[in-house]
Amino acid sequence: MGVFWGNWGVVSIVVLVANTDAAEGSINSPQDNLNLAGDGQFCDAAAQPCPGQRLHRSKGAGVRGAGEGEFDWAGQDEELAHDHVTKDGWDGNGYITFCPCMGNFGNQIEQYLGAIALAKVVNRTLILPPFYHVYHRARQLQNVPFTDLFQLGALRQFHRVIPVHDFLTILAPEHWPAGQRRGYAYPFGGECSLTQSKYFYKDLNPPVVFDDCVPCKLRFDVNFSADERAKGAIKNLWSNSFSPQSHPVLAFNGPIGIFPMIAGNRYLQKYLRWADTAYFAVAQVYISETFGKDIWVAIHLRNGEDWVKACKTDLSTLAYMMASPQCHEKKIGAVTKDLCLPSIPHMLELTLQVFQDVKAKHLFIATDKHPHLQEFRMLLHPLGVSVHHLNPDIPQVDLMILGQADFFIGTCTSSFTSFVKRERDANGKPSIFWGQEYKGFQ
Ligand SMILES: Nc1nc2c(ncn2[C@@H]2O[C@H](COP(=O)(O)OP(=O)(O)O)[C@@H](O)[C@H]2O)c(=O)[nH]1
Ligand SMILES: [Mg+2]
Repeated sequence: MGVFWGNWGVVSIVVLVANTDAAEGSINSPQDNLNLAGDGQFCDAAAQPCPGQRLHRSKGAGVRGAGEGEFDWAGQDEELAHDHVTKDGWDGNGYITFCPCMGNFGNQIEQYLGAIALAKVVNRTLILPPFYHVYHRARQLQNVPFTDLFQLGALRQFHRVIPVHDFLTILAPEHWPAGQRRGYAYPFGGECSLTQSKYFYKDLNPPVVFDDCVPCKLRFDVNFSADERAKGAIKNLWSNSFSPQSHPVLAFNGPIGIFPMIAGNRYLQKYLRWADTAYFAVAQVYISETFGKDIWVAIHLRNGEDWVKACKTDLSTLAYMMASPQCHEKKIGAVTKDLCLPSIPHMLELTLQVFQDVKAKHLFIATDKHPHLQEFRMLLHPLGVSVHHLNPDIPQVDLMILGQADFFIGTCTSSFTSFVKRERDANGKPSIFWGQEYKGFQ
């Protein structure tokens, strides 16, 4: 498998160890004390050296609240079936890639979805870059391979893609050799420099050295759900300016999808399915041990210092703020204080309304900072509702859990929430937002 983790070496991770009193403790599961080997494969500590195995479970095992087959394990098989790139397997329609090097995971995913839409429209294979960085409890992981988080097979149901590692090791030496590698500069025009992505490409293995730099003045963003004429016009513009023969690999030094993302591309989230890794197993074990077969509500609270500061902006004149088009598209005055950073009284009031309505037994709280456990427990214990907070090692475990709740309340301005909202929409699960009038879950 084409997976690598930059300079990771072998790192031992203990999953689900809380760093605050508030979080629930570690759970006893076979996934405890997993090792993450240098090649990015997860393996049992007892089985060193890492044999490169993936975790295998029966279809839907441990998934509570999900319809049978909602998580399409069959995608894993397809991934293996497709994962045989030979050096003769060069795509004559050309390749496109980018650096998702703006913002954290939620932002990077939106850039990714825009890039997937563009690659499809211009009919080039998308070389999947690693995530620029992903936070881990103790450190920042650099260059996390796409396949360490998502299934290749699921995305290949939509379009041709190849992990950058496979591209560089199998195809590039012959078809895109050093000496013929051009980088394409972003932002449009201006200085022709690849400095922003210098470190990104340098960390790749083997490193990419650009011989040349081409400024690109074409529009990047594309609305995949637009009509065929609009898509045809973009395709012509691109292929006339950059033919696959003279520009076989368009490697951009920045994102090629805008943030916040175009509404018409949101549904592409359904092609991003979590890979069957140890992190996913942690989320599944937590869900089945904590909620069993009960109904549960999940909430996302974005309230770290950066957020508090951002939400102090004068919101009244804005048509949107950060990811907020996800709950109101663009409309001046739509972003209120409670939509951005909900007050505690507002959160308690909306949560109570929801619990009185849906008769759930548990509340799960995910947050970058303050879970407000005491307040929620005082509110919900009299109703016989238990309140849970995990504080996992990597934020993606929270995303995996939030996506599977029966009901979800998110932060409209947050792209961390918007990942969850899109995934839930794709799976037919209901979501609402803080700061909006409660009209029930449709
Ligand atoms: N574990 C965890 N981390 C979070 C949560 N919310 C935000 N974060 C962290 O804060 C970052 C926020 O950046 P981003 O993903 O771009 O979302 P946004 O800033 O909310 O639009 C995430 O990537 C996480 O690292 C949460 O509920 N749980
Ligand atoms: Mg952010």
